[in-house]
Amino acid sequence: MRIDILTLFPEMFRGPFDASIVARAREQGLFQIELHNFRDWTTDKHHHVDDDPYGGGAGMVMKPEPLFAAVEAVQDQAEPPGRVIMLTPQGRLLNQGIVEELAGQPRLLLVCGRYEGFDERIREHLADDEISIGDYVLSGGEPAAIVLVEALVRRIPGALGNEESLDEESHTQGLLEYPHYTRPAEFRGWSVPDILLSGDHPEIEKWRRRQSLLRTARRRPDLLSRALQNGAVSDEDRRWLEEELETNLSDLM
Ligand code: 6GU
Repeated sequence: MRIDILTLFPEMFRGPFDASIVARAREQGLFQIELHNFRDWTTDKHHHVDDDPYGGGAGMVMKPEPLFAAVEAVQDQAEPPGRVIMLTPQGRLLNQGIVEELAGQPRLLLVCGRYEGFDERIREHLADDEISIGDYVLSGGEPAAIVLVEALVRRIPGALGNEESLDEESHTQGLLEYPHYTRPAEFRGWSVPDILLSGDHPEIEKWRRRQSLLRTARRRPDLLSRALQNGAVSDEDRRWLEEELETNLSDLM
């Protein structure tokens, strides 16, 4: 996979992309990231990328010309052309389903905005998609692009080195993950649940599954509701959970 990132602050990416899993995946040639400063595509003397809003008001708006020129030039650097994704607070809310969808693409172009916003013609005629990472405001799309790349790299075969941990992760199966413990078995008087020390693997699996359901029910009833409707929760699991929570879950379905 190739990811081109268009930004006014390429230096914001150097730390995150030069460390840990992303760095290793790049070194192994599992995927390629190219950073581009779209100020390089301005043609005026002062290299302006933004201007006052028509109709007045506070804040500056990203001009269309440098972004169109940059996207067109970067698309021509490789085949096939990439899906153009703007990172803005108005986009589709990122979730694991969207990550899976994008991970299947051979190439992506991420466009990071700054200032008050993009000229609407960029949104209408240049972007294929628009993504947000949550309902809060950042000063620019760069941290969101880093989040998206982190999530995508985890889905590239070979990038993690330990592939089975992928399928048990929170959100991969629509549920939160079960609690984890490691040595020591007792720490400051707090013990690890006995079942995990029992060596009874079928019972451990059952305990983990149930902890995962319970945790999802308590913390993220929205996710549990979806899992119940998907058929991702067996009747037996559901009965157990209803007893544990002393509620009827049919109102979540
Ligand atoms: Cl992608 N950009 C900005 N500026 N703010 C955000 C965001 C993106 N996602 C959530 N807030």
